Amino acid sequence: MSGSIKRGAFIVIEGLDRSGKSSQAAKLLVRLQNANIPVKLLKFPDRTTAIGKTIDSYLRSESDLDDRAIHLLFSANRWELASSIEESLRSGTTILCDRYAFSGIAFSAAKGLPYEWCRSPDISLPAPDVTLFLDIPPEEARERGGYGQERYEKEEMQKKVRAMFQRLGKETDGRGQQRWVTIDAGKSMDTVAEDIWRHVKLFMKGVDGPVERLWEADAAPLNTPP
Ligand code: DGP
Repeated sequence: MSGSIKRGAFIVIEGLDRSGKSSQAAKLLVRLQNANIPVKLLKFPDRTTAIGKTIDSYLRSESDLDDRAIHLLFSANRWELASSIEESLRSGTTILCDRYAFSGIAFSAAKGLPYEWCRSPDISLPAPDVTLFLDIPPEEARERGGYGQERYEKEEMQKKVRAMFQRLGKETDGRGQQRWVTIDAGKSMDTVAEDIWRHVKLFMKGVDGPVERLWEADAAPLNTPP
């Protein structure tokens, strides 16, 4: 496709709580801006929308909700932004996203909800070109100043979440042009930033082809001919 107009890259950073995700997303944002790449940083859950405010209150344990209901709200919070993500990518803006659908599945499945059920509402969301999974053993994450007060910030829960992320990585890497990269987040902040950059710089010239959709091939309508 040489000579064709390229779209922006969709880059997602995932990881356990206290894996350094948000700091690395901020560093990467500056690096991309310094390289004159048009880029937008998003963060899920986006606690500023009406749905996001309900999620925020739930995470702070100020309100309680059925596990399935909160799962669907997390997903709806991503769908709220799906078309604007796609438009930005098409217009050549790179999207850098701190957490995405993988967190949605990992956290809810770790609570005990069926994995496939958890994945369903996120099927067909815009698919990241690359997901950088910042991997750290939960014991090490805990030693980084301890977990906070929010609902999921407990070591046992984080262990289950990590196993779910590992499964998601295996199922995602190599689908279409989607890549899943595991980064050792136990190293120094600068080393992790360099590891991340090695993978991100491959996308600096933009991406060919349309924005893909998450797990869409697994959800073909029943009346679609084989
Ligand atoms: P953060 O704002 O990145 O610290 O995330 C808040 C917490 O919410 C964190 O423990 C991870 C969890 N979380 C993020 N996205 C989802 C999601 O889609 N579903 C569920 N169940 N939990 C999520």
